[in-house]
Amino acid sequence: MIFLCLYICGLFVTSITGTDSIEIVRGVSLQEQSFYDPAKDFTCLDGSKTIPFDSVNDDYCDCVDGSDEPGTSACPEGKFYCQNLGHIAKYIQSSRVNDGICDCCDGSDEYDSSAACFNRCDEEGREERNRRQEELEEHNAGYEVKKTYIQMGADKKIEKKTRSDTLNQLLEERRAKLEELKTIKEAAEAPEKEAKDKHEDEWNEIQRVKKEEQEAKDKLEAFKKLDLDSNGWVQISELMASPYLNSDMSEEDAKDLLGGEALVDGEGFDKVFSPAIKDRYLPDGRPKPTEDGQEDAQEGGSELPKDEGDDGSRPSATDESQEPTEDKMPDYDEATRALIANADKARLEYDEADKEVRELESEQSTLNTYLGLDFGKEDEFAALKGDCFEFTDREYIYKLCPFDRVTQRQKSGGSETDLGRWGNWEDGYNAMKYTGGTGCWNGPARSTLVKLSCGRENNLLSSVEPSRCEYEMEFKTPAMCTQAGANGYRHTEL
Ligand SMILES: [Ca+2]
Ligand SMILES: [Ca+2]
Ligand SMILES: [Ca+2]
Repeated sequence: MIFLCLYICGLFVTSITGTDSIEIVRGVSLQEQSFYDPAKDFTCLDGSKTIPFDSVNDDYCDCVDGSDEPGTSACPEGKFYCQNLGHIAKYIQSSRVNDGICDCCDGSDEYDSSAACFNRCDEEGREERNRRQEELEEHNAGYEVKKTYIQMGADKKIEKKTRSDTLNQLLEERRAKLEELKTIKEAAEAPEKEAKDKHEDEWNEIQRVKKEEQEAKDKLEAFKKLDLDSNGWVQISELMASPYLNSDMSEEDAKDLLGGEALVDGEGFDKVFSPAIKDRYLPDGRPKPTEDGQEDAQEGGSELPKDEGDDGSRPSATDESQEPTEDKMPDYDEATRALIANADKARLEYDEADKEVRELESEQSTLNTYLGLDFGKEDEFAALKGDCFEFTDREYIYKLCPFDRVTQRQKSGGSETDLGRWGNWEDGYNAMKYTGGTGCWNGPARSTLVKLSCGRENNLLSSVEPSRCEYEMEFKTPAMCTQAGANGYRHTEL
């Protein structure tokens, strides 16, 4: 009984077109019906063999390509055509014929099963048409915006190009002027330097002489102090008993300090007042022993006691005798000051001109970067430059600044993570690649692929991380809307 139905029900189906109803082979599109002529034998569509027509849709697979069983599930390679009037016709795998699941919206795939398939084609078709209508409207609206983008892109390009030409000319002038100012500055600085150097050399000479005099004075004073009996000689026993040396010394040490002599006069002292004596010499004398007979902690040190009363036996050298006060260099004379003022003025003028050149160069560099960017076939993406668009998910706020960078920051705050800098177009002008973002720990630098589609306004729709540190975003923009795309919908059969 089932077999009978399969054979009879499976082979043909009644199709109503307009007012006529015709018998057509089940599972075959109207275009291909001509291959299935009941009056002739059937040749498999791949031409592999010819079989009697009653082998078509007899639920037995004869053709390798499954073309003899378009209306049953007998052939694994078979495909069933859903006519889906009112919606979009489509093919399904023949294994889905009578499998109890409604696959075609007209229910035609379940002609001999217990599945109760209602014809949903009108409803689904309407929904689809509405969806497409909305999409069409969005494309049209987007395309209107895109036209303004194209105009904007063209205007900007002209504006930037004009400014660039002006800048080049301006820079040429300013650089020439800067060269002049540099020459003037150098001409003013040479005599200034000469005068300043002269002044400083003179001052250094004064300082040097003063220092020499001070050293001679110190030496003489030291001689006098070490010459305890003031007989004009410093001798070993005086060194051994001297309160002006930082510790007692042996006879041998004393002799060494006197350069092997037993005694020296002022002239000899000049020769032996070496670092060896200087290091041990205390112009203020040794600190007084404390009450318990111990010398205080200053013993052997080079620091001087500060609050010891002067008992008369100790020299009362002032600080000035040890450290000559560092006098300040006197002001430059009037002529030098005039040279400095002149050089200052030349420097200022040069620096200002230099600053201006740098600013112009910086502007030129920005302009060149802009002019070097590819804003699409019609410069339609230029309007996006300078803007940023955000998308927020549960945890992060993503920001796309076209032709600049992509970033991510936590909703709770914190700093931005760089997800990549503008790199290049991909897939024609269908995606933007941003590369070289913040490096991942033990991984690559972050990068982002922004997939573009048409929308009536700019909208960052989503952000995912399909593989580690590689982000993917969807961005809708009028710049992607095309008139051709809009027309495409009108031509689609529904
Ligand atoms: Ca067959
Ligand atoms: Ca089915
Ligand atoms: Ca003496």
